[in-house]
Amino acid sequence: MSTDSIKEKPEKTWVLATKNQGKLKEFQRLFAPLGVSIVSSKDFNVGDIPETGTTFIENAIIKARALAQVSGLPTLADDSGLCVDALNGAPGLYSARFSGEGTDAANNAKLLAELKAVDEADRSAYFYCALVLLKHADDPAPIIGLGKWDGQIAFESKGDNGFGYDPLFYVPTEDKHSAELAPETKNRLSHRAKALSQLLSKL
Ligand code: ITT
Repeated sequence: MSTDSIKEKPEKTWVLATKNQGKLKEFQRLFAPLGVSIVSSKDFNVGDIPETGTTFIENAIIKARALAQVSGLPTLADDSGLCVDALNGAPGLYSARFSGEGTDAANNAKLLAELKAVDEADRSAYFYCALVLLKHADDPAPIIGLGKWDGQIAFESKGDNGFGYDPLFYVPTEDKHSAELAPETKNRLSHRAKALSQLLSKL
């Protein structure tokens, strides 16, 4: 599968380097209108991939390369996270493992605790996504899409949709927490949607 064929005549299946079910579901919905179905790392024998980069882009390339090596297919990877201004950009690259324990509930609880003394006016934050497509494991010129989604960290969780920090991420333009948004709405506004749209525009 070449990137030319992806643009002009989409193949049925792309591979996404993720073990995160929330991300996988969002990508499956985002790609459905393009006639592309998405399979993920769990369909291949890939172990844990150490994310040793110091930027979202580096980590996305590391994840994509590891899965491309195993799958032999063009591979996408998303590295994303929540950056909170009052915490100097934390949890950032460490969003998935902020609490150590790494569950969404523990991560959200830790975030609320760290922002306990921070006023509403200073709770600005953004989600960031680096999305990378490697045509093969040794591809020296990955195609990269980047996206940012601005919001605020609320004082309490709301909503059951989405994953990760969605229950605490207040989206001013919708007057809702991200976890209260319908999946289609999140997929129109989110960092991931913006990164995908930028990546597709480069194909
Ligand atoms: P993979 O590496 O297997 O893809 P991961 O969850 O470890 O899964 P990341 O290293 O990219 O992925 O970390 C992303 C974390 O950032 C994710 O676990 C959430 O905690 C948070 N996050 C990213 N996008 C989010 C979103 O749309 N909504 C809520 N939280 C999000």
